[in-house]
Amino acid sequence: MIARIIRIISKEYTLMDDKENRYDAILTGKIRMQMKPAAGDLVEAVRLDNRWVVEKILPRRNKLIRPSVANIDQALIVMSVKSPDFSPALIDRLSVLIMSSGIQPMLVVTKCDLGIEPDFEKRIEEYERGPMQVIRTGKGSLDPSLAGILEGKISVLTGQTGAGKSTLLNELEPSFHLATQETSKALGRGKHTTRHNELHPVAGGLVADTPGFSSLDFSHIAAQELASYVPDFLPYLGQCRFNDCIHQNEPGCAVKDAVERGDIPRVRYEDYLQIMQMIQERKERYL
Ligand SMILES: Nc1nc2c(ncn2[C@@H]2O[C@H](COP(=O)(O)OP(=O)(O)OP(=O)(O)O)[C@@H](O)[C@H]2O)c(=O)[nH]1
Ligand SMILES: [Mg+2]
Ligand SMILES: [Zn+2]
Repeated sequence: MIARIIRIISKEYTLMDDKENRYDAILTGKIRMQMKPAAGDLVEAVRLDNRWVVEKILPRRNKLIRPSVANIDQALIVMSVKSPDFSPALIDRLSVLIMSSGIQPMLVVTKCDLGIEPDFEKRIEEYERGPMQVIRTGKGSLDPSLAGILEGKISVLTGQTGAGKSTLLNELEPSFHLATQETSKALGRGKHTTRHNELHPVAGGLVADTPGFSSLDFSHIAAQELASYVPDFLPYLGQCRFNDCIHQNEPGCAVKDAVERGDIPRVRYEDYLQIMQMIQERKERYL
């Protein structure tokens, strides 16, 4: 049988076939030596001595390390308008990390029922005009298009603790009850409500409700490739005077020109420069 790993708890694996039947399984020793299976992996399993045994992991399309999920179709950046505050810098950092893993990012703006500061409203509209898909949600006003976006796909939710990731999934699929907690408590204790990595069947797709993260690592990204991970920059790449332009101080830069014309939001460009600086400073330190 071919099935997908949807949960791993130490050595116990839960598989799901395409009819949403679930099976408990273990690994053969051979695989255990070769590679670490992840939620999202497609596997071949056989029935041996009354139990399912995973014999082979099929090739992966992509793989995230934190959370450990393979074959991801899209990542939803979940960002609240309030508590915690809306943060374009965080969205831009996350979308770079997501793009650099070969995964499509999308933005879900939560807690819109709490009211949106005019300054944040401007920032949200900049994303809406850009290439990333944006969805606004709030308590009791779930955007119906979200279900269609998840259908038939493997999605990962990412975002700060308290942004409303688990709440979103509970609203989409009222049959399960993921633990949520008061933001103040979550922030105060510096702990996340959501701990383990698991794919949940939601709206005809599979979704990883991952914990909020504690650090962002850009160390695998070269200065030269950073711009290709910024969705707003893509139409302008290859049009600069120098073909090794990193859109920082170079003359004849098509990205900077687009910023001056207002075709790329200035905030997006400033966030790019900050990430670039993080990459360059690390390089210097290690020279
Ligand atoms: N007003 C309002 N509150 C919300 C909304 N979404 C979530 N909340 C509240 O925000 C708090 C945190 O929500 P969670 O869903 O636990 O947040 P999370 O992103 O899963 O957090 P971690 O699991 O810690 O990463 C809870 O008290 C929710 O009730 C919303 O759309 N509107
Ligand atoms: Mg959660
Ligand atoms: Zn340039």
